Amino acid sequence: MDETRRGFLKAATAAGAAAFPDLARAQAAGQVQSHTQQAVPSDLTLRVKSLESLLVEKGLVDRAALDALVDTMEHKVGPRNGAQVVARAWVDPAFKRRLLEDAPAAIAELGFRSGQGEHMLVVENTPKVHNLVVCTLCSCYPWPVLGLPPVWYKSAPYRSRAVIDPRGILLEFGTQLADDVEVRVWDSTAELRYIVLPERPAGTESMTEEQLAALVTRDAMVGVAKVTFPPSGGNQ
Ligand SMILES: [Co+2]
Repeated sequence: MDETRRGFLKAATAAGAAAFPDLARAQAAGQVQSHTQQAVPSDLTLRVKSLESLLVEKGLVDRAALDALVDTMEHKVGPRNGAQVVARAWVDPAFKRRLLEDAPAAIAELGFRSGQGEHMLVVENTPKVHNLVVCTLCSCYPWPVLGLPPVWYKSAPYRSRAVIDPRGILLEFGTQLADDVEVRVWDSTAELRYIVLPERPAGTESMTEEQLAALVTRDAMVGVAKVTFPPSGGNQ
């Protein structure tokens, strides 16, 4: 039952990308256009809802099982996983090296693995380099560490402006970078999804790994924000 639902979600989002990447991207581009013209709910949302109602009505799936799956996506596969990965990298240089060399393997050491994250690359912020992640064509995102993408990540304005005007986007998220900091924009695809390793903020030298993880936000791992101490709010 879970497999059915998961399979459907995967088919709906990945669109067979592994087998036919060019075709999938072309299809994705088509979807992008219709998304910009539509108010919510989208065709896909309506199709999912209709399918769910029908399956429940016919007794083929149990709504509680669906709820459990949604709960997993919302609470167990989410940015708290990524925050633990970042905190570990901050306190353990050997782990950080492995993370930068082979992100899926290092992330799996912490027990986080799922679909939509087979190929992930971690890009490290430094005092002179700030990384920003986008998927210009659709909404590719590293599910095992960040869960499902937020609405703004999927929006047309973010997808285009992250490339054209990354500093403008960063300012909208309250992130101002010095002029001498290079901004690197990474375009995620179904084949390769990026995660930002933020800089560890000053003043956190005596904090435990768990306390550090609590500071790390989803936005910092997408690269629209920095990790701050004391925390400045932002989306967990
Ligand atoms: Co995408």
